[in-house]
Amino acid sequence: MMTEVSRAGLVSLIGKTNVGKSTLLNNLIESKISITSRKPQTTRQRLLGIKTIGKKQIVFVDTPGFHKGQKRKLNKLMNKVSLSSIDGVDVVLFVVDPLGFSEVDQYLLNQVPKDAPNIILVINKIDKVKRKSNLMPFIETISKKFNFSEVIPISALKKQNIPVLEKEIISRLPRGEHLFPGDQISDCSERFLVSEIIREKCISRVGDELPYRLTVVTESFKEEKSIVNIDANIFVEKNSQKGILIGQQGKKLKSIGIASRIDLETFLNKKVMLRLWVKVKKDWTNDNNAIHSLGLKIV
Ligand SMILES: Nc1nc2c(ncn2[C@@H]2O[C@H](COP(=O)(O)OP(=O)(O)OP(=O)(O)O)[C@@H](O)[C@H]2O)c(=O)[nH]1
Ligand SMILES: [Mg+2]
Repeated sequence: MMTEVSRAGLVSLIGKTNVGKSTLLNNLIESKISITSRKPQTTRQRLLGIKTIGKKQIVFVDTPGFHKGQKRKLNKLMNKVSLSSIDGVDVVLFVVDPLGFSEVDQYLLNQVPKDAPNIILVINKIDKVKRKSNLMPFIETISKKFNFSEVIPISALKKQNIPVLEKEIISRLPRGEHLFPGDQISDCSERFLVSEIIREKCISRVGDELPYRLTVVTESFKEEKSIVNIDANIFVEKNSQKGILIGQQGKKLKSIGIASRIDLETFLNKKVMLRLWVKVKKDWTNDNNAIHSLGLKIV
């Protein structure tokens, strides 16, 4: 009998904001640890998703999507995390949207060292490409821009071609023992994941601007025998935003609370009593100290 080779390594997901990195990560590790939304700039800090298959372990690094044109400190810090995740990993999944390769993708691609090994181009959202014959010219054009080790079209949402991608990743991992215990799927604390679930519900229930101006902090997490009591604060930048988030007669906040509780109960596998407060932390997205004090690990 052949003995299985041990392999383990870090694989970062890099790409423009909104191309589907977090959706892909959740899909690869078959567990939702990274929040997603149809709005850009959803992921704010680096987080690990770990997949162990026998003696192989893939440690995925989800990163904030790269974006341009935003001048706030929070945006600059997010971009820094994105760029810094290109180096020091074993494989980079450079994720693009076939319908939206733009200057920003090109800028990001230019940051990848020309001779870097194991850069896999992942063309996500192929389900959106109506004429499949358009995909080939896209692949040809983009392949001329960089010497990718592999080009893999997938759909993270529709779960197309994911096993092919996984196989290519594993074959590129260095030999070595597991980096994390085999049953660990993430490096995130429970409190962080709770805050993120609530933030996801906020993002989908407010207009286009507010998602970037709010953040969620789990203030208290008390687990009892049959229930978990959670208190969380939603921070915004000014009073007018507080009003929008609470909504008429508190309706908006109530709907955020109900949706969050449903997901939290599934995630924690227990009944949840959730209490939400909206608070103002003036101009926090432009203040390094505030960003730090609100628990974002990107400063
Ligand atoms: N049609 C389609 N939509 C997808 C696919 N993958 C992701 N999406 C959608 O694209 C949007 C963005 O997905 P995310 O996973 O949040 O993207 P992201 O790259 O992590 O975004 P940031 O964290 O902002 O950088 C969501 O609405 C997803 O449902 C796909 O394969 N096909
Ligand atoms: Mg993301």
